[in-house]
Amino acid sequence: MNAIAPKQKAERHKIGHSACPHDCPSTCALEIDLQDGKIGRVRGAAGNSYTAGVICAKVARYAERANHADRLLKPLLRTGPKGSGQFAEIGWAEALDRTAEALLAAEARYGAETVWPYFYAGTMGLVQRDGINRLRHAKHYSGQHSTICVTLARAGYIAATGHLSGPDPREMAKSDCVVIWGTNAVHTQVNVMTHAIRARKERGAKLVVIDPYRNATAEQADMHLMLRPGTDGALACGVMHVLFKEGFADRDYMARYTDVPDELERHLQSRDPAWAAAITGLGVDEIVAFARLLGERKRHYIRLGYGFSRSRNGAPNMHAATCIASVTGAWQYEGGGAFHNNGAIFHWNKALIEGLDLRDPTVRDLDQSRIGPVLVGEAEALKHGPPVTALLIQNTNPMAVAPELAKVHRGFARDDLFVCVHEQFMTDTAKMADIVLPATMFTEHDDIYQAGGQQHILLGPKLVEAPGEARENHYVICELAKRLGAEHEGFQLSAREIVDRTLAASRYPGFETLETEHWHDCQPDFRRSHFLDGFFGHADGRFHFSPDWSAMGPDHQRLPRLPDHVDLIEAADAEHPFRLVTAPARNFLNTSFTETPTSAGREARPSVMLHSEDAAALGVADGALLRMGNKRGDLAIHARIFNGVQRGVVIVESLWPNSAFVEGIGINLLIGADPAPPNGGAAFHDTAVWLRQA
Ligand SMILES: Nc1nc2c(c(=O)[nH]1)N[C@H]1C(S)=C(S)[C@@H](COP(=O)(O)OP(=O)(O)OC[C@H]3O[C@@H](n4cnc5c(=O)[nH]c(N)nc54)[C@H](O)[C@@H]3O)O[C@H]1N2
Ligand SMILES: Nc1nc2c(c(=O)[nH]1)N[C@H]1C(S)=C(S)[C@@H](COP(=O)(O)OP(=O)(O)OC[C@H]3O[C@@H](n4cnc5c(=O)[nH]c(N)nc54)[C@H](O)[C@@H]3O)O[C@H]1N2
Ligand code: SF4
Ligand SMILES: [Mo]
Repeated sequence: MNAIAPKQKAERHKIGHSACPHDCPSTCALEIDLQDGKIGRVRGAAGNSYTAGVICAKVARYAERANHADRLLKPLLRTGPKGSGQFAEIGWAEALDRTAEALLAAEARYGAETVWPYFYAGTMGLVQRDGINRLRHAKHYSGQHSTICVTLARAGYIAATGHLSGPDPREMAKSDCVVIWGTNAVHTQVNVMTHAIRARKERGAKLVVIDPYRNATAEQADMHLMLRPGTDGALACGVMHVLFKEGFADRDYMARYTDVPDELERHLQSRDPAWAAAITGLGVDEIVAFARLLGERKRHYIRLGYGFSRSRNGAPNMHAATCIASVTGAWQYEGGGAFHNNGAIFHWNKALIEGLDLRDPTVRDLDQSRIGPVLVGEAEALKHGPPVTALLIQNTNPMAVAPELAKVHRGFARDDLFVCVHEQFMTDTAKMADIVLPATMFTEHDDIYQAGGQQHILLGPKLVEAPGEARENHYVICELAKRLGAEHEGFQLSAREIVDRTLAASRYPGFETLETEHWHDCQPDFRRSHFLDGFFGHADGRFHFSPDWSAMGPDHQRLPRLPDHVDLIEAADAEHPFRLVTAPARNFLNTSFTETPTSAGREARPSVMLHSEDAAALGVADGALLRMGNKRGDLAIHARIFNGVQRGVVIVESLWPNSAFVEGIGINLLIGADPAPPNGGAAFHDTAVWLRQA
């Protein structure tokens, strides 16, 4: 045995402080064992009041991902046909030179808008995620309208409250009823459960889950409203009808803080529980019981997730659900109100990171979710401008995660498209690249993080050296800028300097302070967080039952004046009798962690969960191979009989790489890329399909 003296061992074993970089509302504060220049076990920081020592299992096992044998360690040049997987290792200088030459050649032929820097939230660090925009703006490359995740939810919540913030998420622990609406928190943001379960233990709070399937969160609920997907607006209206009718509406609160309560009450008279039951598939008694629970427990905290906004009527459904807290007046109480995201409590000055001074507003923005239509050259998706002939990709895996995947795959296969992908692993997207660049992980570079589902900014300093030749995103952007003749101060500074100067410009504690304190709590005071004293974000300071949808996006005419069931969903019909929800699997995070053996091992294989009576009607047994499809395509997938759904609803937990599917193309083959109102957004959980025996 290679014995190390205890003292020596202690010296080599340190704990590093960081933040989880992944695209998850929790943004946990982390404590990471460091040994021999590598990361070991990862724990949640007990001293952080939101993380409270709890993190998800996939990040606790992060060493498996960081020290993975398949990490990309060298730049690669494609040597075989596109997608063949044939690459040769090259040096960084050559890889950057070749990439810059390709971008310049594309620009010379079609103008700068032919280049599309494409990114998302593989890391949520502000510098390493958003620095790509500095290069974009400096070069006047095409813009990105980022619609893949938050656009629908935000539009609905802000239409109601005027401000993307709300009661302190830690107050959930002081609630008498926590409503977890359209988020599978056990899978997607485990810390919600920490605070919700505390409320139950300490105060006897009830836990309500509103979700089309009996997921791991619903398993823990006192009440599970298992509605049809895309019908949350109807449920909200039915509930508010009962609240008005049975004397639970807080008329004083509404008179003081809302816009048109009387008109709302009249409008809801025809939206009774029987009406809502017919649309949602719930029982009248369930809807009435839920309304009474809210009426009797004024301190209810409605935690609004993203899941139920991923429908074509997602924005109005989010708005309708938010209205409940204003009918009951729950906002007034500690532990009460509704919460979606804290994005607007932060006051960042991102000019240095994003090069905002160089932005040309006349340059087109292309819709991120419509990368399929963009790459196959649909004129409207291109805004009638030049084709996209060069992509620079960081932090995202569109070959698997984007909707209308057949078009995405066809587009990436184009021989006249140059693709550079900066990645940690050989993802589905990296496989299609001409140049692949190896990327660092969060413990290998400096960055600053901002939470969405809570209230901290957190420092994530470099803790270990990167393996092989992996380099940070900031390095790639600065090196390309040099070669492309792009100029901005941000290209001359280190990531640490940018973090420090951005903190100063944003009036936050600096890098050094955060190195000792690790995070900074940005929660506004009680009255502001609860929108009291005229703090709703609209000009009149009030909550809007009747939103101004035109302020939220150009496609507003299809949206109603008052909360309602908006019939825009891809409804089931005789040809497509099933409604498909593609909810996140527990052990993956989008496609991240699909590469780690324990995560992949805990998720058996892609499968479609369907009701036993539907299975019987189709004549399929548990585990049988089925075909599932619609007008966009069809694929083979295994059946899993599961009675925690209504008949006619099917669930495919995601997001598997394409190679996990029999025909090499993933579930998003079936998802539409049509933009949902009012401002675009992908309807990942709003798809009609047919199922057949294979
Ligand atoms: N394990 C894991 N964690 C993740 C992710 C992951 O992929 N896996 N993704 C991360 C990202 S990028 C994000 S944005 C967040 C998202 O986290 P969430 O806010 O949880 O949103 P979704 O994951 O889209 O969907 C969650 C739930 O919404 C339900 N749902 C779907 N349609 C409807 C509907 O019409 N009505 C109602 N009431 N519910 C509906 C689904 O059945 C699912 O249970 O999670 C993050 N965390
Ligand atoms: N069917 C279905 N599709 C969905 C969803 C769904 O619920 N159902 N959810 C949608 C949602 S909410 C979202 S947000 C999108 C997310 O989709 P993506 O943003 O594409 O998320 P990931 O698949 O995790 O891909 C992120 C990639 O970034 C890489 N990465 C991480 N850190 C770094 C870094 O520092 N530098 C570089 N260069 N790369 C890095 C990771 O290795 C990973 O491959 O997917 C959407 N797609
Ligand atoms: S719960 Fe979310 S933020 Fe926390 S460690 Fe897991 S993925 Fe990261
Ligand atoms: Mo997301």
